[in-house]
Amino acid sequence: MQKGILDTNTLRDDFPILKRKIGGTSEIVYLDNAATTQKPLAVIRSIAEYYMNHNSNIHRAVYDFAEESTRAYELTRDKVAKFINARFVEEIVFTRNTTESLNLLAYSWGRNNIKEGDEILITELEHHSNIVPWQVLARKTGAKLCYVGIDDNGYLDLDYFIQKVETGTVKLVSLSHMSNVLGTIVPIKRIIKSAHKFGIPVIVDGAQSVPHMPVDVQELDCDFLAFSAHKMLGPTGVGILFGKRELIENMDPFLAGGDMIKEVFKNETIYNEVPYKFEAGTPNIADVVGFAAALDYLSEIGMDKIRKHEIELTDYALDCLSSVEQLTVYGPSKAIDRGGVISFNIGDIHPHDLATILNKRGIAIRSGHHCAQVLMERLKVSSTSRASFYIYNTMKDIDKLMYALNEARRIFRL
Ligand code: C6P
Repeated sequence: MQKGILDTNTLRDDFPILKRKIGGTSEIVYLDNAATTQKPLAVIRSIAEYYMNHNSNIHRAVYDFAEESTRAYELTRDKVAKFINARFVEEIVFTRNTTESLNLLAYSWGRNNIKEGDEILITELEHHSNIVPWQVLARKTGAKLCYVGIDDNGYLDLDYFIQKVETGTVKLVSLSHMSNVLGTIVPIKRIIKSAHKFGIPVIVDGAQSVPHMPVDVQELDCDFLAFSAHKMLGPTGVGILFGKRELIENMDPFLAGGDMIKEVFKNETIYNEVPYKFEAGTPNIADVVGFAAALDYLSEIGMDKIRKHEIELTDYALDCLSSVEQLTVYGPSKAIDRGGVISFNIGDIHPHDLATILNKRGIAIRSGHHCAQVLMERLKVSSTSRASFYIYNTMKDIDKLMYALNEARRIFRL
């Protein structure tokens, strides 16, 4: 393995799954990191350790186990707050995933702040999780959902965005920081600044950005940020919602029941403080505890280094792919403008056929519409193949992908 920005050689030993062999091939090449990342031993062990020694419910009992569990759960909240530089730890709410965080906002913020005739502004780059909740809200309230378009290279139409926020009818902007299909990194800070000039709050879908680059909520001044632990070495079933304290304090609860209350009377309830007001019922304690190990792992490496590593890999992959005949890469041509996500099509090979051929050679990519059918329509395709990178990927992985792509071309006689 080449010596790069990260010591991938050593780092890969922390991920037992990367040693798996599929179909008699050498070790698997995992290139589906935008869907979910693999988990290091530190995370796996932390979850096992929790169940072996501390398992109990939290925020309730006074026995030692219960206090240890509560402390461990709340320690993760502290670490998340530090990771994204939130001002207050109360601004961090645990959900199940990015999708739930965005639904929580559409319900708890949207239903009290959006009314008939208002416009909700999103973009053509969005994942379904940042489209469908707004469609539901628009239908419920009589508001209108509007889209900022993209150009043929996958960049947002910022002139349209500016025109739109100036009209006075836009009451919310919600957009992805980085596209899960094109990799486009949007100029989020500029967008937030422009929206705030007109008093419009901005929700950032950070599902693809927070795992791959430094994200500082105070520097960005975003009002809300949603992301998922499972896309950044953490377990599945843990989502994060950051919301500025003054905003979430004034929001209604999303789910109602145990733990989100202070006092319950026959006909009314006094809700708990934030963030507990939004964490009804027994949460996913073990996985939240395990997520702390993922945050430690990433912090130890450094998010700046992770971003540099991915730029290096993306640059190399874009260069290699440009030499393959009949191959179309979607999105920005410069690695610096995108994350480590590359969607492509080769001739008329169906992405599912390509992914099947690659699987036989131990290479895992994603094929399909990537939960972004509005974007597929804009690109005039029904699906693409997608390779996405993370800290343990190497240039050798990309060489293996290239070799397999050329084999697929031969099989399809292209
Ligand atoms: N994208 C992909 O393969 P959840 O599933 O709730 O953790 O994340 C939803 C989500 C929201 N926004 C963006 C930009 C995303 O990329 C995703 C998840 C995965 O691209 C699964 S479809």
